[in-house]
Amino acid sequence: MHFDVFNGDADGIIALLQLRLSHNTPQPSEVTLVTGVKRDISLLAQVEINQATSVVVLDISMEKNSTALANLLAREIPVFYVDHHRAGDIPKSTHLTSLIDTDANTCTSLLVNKHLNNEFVNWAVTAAFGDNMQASAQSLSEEVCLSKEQQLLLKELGIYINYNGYGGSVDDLHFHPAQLFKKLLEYPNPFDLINETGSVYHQLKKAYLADMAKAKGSMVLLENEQLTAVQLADEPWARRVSGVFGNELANASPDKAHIVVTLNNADINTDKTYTISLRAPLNNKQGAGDICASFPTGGGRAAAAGVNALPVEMLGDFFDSVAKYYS
Ligand SMILES: [Mn+2]
Repeated sequence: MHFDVFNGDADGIIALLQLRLSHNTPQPSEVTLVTGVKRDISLLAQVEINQATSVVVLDISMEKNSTALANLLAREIPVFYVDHHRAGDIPKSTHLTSLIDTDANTCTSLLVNKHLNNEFVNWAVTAAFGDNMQASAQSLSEEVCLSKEQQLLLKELGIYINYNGYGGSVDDLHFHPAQLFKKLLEYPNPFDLINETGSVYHQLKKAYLADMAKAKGSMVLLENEQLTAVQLADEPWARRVSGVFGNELANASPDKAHIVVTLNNADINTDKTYTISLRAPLNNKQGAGDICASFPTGGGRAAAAGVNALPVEMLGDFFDSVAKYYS
């Protein structure tokens, strides 16, 4: 049994999409899909090691999955690993093939696109826009002569697919990422999906616009020269929209860091915590991962990172750390 393990965001889904649409890569006959919400990155441990004959891993940190990876390699199970998150020490094994590039301007779907020599470049552009890699998406678009109008359509599609990945659990999502992947597999060309009335593109667009309209009325907690922090309600719509809303804020003021704060649905008996999503200033894509990692349950990439459960009393300290870092 082959396992495809992928992040549930646009980048993860579209990385796999390109590989499975391709006639130039071997296609497994029996596949188990392992995915989840965007934040759920400890996915490799879910592979049933006794059944696995090969594994593809996309868009989840190798460092965060190192134990599961070591177990697979020890069983001599071939693993193909493509990612742009922190890798840690890449194991030296003849059973591992890896394409890892942690450059802040690349993403997993772009790495897969390079591997496939632009075979599904329209999808790769969609993913790069979805992962908020505007500059890379644009330059690749220009390389393959996509018009401004076409770029705008792929950008919207990328944003909608990415939006679908955000939630506290898969119950919050409109489509389970595995289900969305299977739907997209019917469209080698994303423009066919966009042009089809009532397609998943149009369903996601409608849902996205409704959630974003609510987010625009959210509370600003702090705004200064270095950062803008907003709080979203602890409701499914807010958990879905937090990531893409953060991207939109970041694009609107590229010199500032952006923080989206959501109060976690705390049990009466447990201490209250926030989910934090931090984006480094677009014009200075560094530090977010380090800042978040200095707080309990925090981590991520230099450009975008988060804290899963920040004790409420530490919120002021968190804002101070961000302001200090970017001043
Ligand atoms: Mn990614």
